[in-house]
Parts: sequence; structure tokens; C-alpha cells
Amino acid sequence: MFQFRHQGFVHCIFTLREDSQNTTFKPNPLFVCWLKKKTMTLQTVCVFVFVVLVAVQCQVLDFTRQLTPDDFYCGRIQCVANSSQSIINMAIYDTTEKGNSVKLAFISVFAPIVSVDPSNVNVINVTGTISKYNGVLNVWFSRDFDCLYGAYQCELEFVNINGQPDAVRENLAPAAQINATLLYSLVKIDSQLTNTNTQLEGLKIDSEALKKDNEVLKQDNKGLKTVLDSVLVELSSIKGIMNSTLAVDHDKKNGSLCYRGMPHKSPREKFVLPGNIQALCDTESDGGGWIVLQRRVRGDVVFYRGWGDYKRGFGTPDTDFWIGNDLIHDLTSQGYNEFRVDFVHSNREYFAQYTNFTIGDELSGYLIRIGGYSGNVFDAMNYHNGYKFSTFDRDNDLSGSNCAVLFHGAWWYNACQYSNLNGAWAVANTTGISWRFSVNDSLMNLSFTEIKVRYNKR
Ligand SMILES: [Ca+2]
Repeated sequence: MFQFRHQGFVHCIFTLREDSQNTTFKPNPLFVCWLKKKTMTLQTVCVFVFVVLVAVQCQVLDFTRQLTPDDFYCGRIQCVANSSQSIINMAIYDTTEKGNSVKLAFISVFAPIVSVDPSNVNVINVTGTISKYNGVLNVWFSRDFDCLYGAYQCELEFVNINGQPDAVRENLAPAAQINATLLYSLVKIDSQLTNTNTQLEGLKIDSEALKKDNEVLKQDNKGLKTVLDSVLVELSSIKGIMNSTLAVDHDKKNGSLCYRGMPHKSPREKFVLPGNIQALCDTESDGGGWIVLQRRVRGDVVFYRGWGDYKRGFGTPDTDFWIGNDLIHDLTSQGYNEFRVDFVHSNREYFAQYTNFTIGDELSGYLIRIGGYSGNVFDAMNYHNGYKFSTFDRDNDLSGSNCAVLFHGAWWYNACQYSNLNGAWAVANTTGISWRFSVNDSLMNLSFTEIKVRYNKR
């Protein structure tokens, strides 16, 4: 009988011997699983030990689930182990997801401090104790899912009767009858959604920050635009000065006697254009250098004339005159593209000046292109921009009537006019010399007019 080396068995025999003087047997922890609170005779016990103990080992795992719905925790699982052999380790696994067993809690006799898988955030508390023959492990959860629908396994490792490590396991099925795997997937999705929400919150914050950055950039941009605008104004001014200089150079080079800034003795000086054409120079308006194309100051020349007269010109610098549409076309073709009108109404002086002015040749009907207005009166030429010249004998206007006849003049009539500088002299009605000072009202019966061009080729 003593050939059995197993420590537990020897312990049993010695225990039996110690108790042999008594007629009753007090169960040693070694036999607690079989001999629970039973009183047996010595012989019965020893026979039982010989027959059974060698082959059967006694390990009991009591694995339970306790819901605590009114507590901070939703529930607890508890594994209680009793062993006839020396316990090594105890562990509880989450087996909810098939094929993926996760260790929730662990305790070892070699380091009897319970440890928990740090990656498992759903476990909110673990406790445990362990000794050579007993172990307890508790795991608390906070989520209903873990309490009701989780599947778990308790594992007890011990030294078997042959002195080899061995293990027993006890499973705890879900408390609720549902598809735990499906639910587990849903919980995972829920967890991912939570993460996604967190990321979205992060993106929202990023977006707010970007919005603020954008506002700052907008402000910077406004600042830059202001700087750029002022630079453009500077450049425009420099360009203007350069153009003036170029224009003076041009006039000097061509031996012209009418150029910007020219020395002069009077505001209007006569000179001769190529082709021996007598002409008049405005030496003072806006720096001077204007070749006068039309002048009406005395009323001694009739302006109600036909196409041919306006083509060739009529009058002289000593009287009132129209220099001639062919010549105006030539001048604008040569770079005399700055246009100015001066006139007087009720002793007040007005002017309208344009940086861009051309008229076509006779074939085009002396079609006018005019723009770039500045001045101290309404821009009445804009209405005529793009229209042909008309006389009483050449109706090129847009009206169903003949504007030249209606307004007693000759002009780039549209349908019909906002300006009528070749109208009848000293007449205070619509046939007279007029210039609109608004869309609806005209300055009538002008007492002085001049139309002029200046070299400004770019
Ligand atoms: Ca017409």
C-alpha cells in the first residue's frame, strides 16, 4: 500500500491512522467532494480510497452568474474551485465570440494577485484568492450585454496524480436565449460606431479650426487686395504720366504745333495740320494739346448740312466750324484717341472727357466707339456709342424717323439722342444744341461748344 507515492494518498492514510482511535471519520479537505458531511467507518473509507482515489481525481468548479441590476455593476460571474491536487492557476475566459477566447482574469499560486486583461475595457472589476486547494475568481461587468448574453469559461490548472500539470474547465452559457455571436457582432459595430462618432467629433473640431483659418486668410486676402489696388492705382498713374510724355514726344517729333504742355500765348492758337488744313489748338484744357474738331461760339455758320459737308468739313478757325469726318477718322487712326467736349450752359462750364475714341471711315458710316468717361456732367455720349453718323440726307439712325431732321442737326444718332451738339444755334427746344444732364433732362440752348481730340496712342 505504501508503494503509492502520491502525496495526497499518503496524506489520506496518515490522516486515517491519526483518526483510527475514533469510531468516526472527519473528512479531510482531500475528500471533501465525495465525503461531504458523511460519517463513515474506517474500513469503508479505506476501501473506497484504494479503489477510487488512484484513478479519479477530485476537482470541482462552481461557475455561477449573478445579476445585480440595481447595483453599479450589472452583474458578476464567480468561479469557485476546490481541488484534491495542488492548484497552479485559475483563469476566466470570455468565449462569447466563437473561435476567439479572451482571457478576462487570471490568478496563480505563484503570484496570488488577480490580474485582468488590460485591453478588455468591459470588465470593470476583478477579485480573487487562491491557495493550494481552493480558488475563487470574480469578474464584474458594466454592460448588459456582458451580463446577460456573454459566454464564459473558468479554467483550473493543477498538478495531477502523476505529478503532471492538468486542467479542468467549466462553461457558463449566455443567460439570455439569443444569438450571442450575432449580438457580439452588433456590439462590435456599436463600438466602431462610437469610434466613428468620436472621429467625426474630431473632424468637426478640425473643420471649425479650418473655418477660423479660412476667416484669417480671408482677412489677409482683403489686406493684400487693398495693397494690390493701391499698387494698381500707382501703376495707372505712372502709365498716365508715361503716355503724356510719349504724346509730347510724338507731337514734337512730328513737328506738330499742338501738343500737351506746349508754350503758348493764348488758350486757343491757330496752327496748320498736314495737308495745309487750318486748325485750332486748345492749349490749356487739362494740360492742352487738343486739336479742336468742332467749335460753336458765334452762331455765324449754319450746321444743318448734308453728308458731303460733314465729310469734308466747313467753317474756319476764325468762325464756327466742323473739321470734317474724314479728317477725324484719320486723326483717330493716327492715335488721337482722347476725346473731350467743353460747353457752357447758363454761364456754367461743363466738360466730358473720354480716354477711348475712334470713328470709322466713310464706308462704316463714321461709326463711333467711345468710352472711358470722366467729367463734371452726365455721360451723354455713351448712348451714342456704336452708332453711325447721320445727316438729313443720310439716315443711319435707329429711329423709324430721321433723327437729323427731327433734331435739326447731324450726329451719331441712336433713336435719337442724348447729345445734339450740331443742333440749331440759339434755339431753346429739342432742335437746338443740347446735352443731357440726366437720363430724362437736357441742358438746352448751349452758348458754347467745342469737340476736340488729343494724341494718346498706347
Ligand atoms: Ca431713321
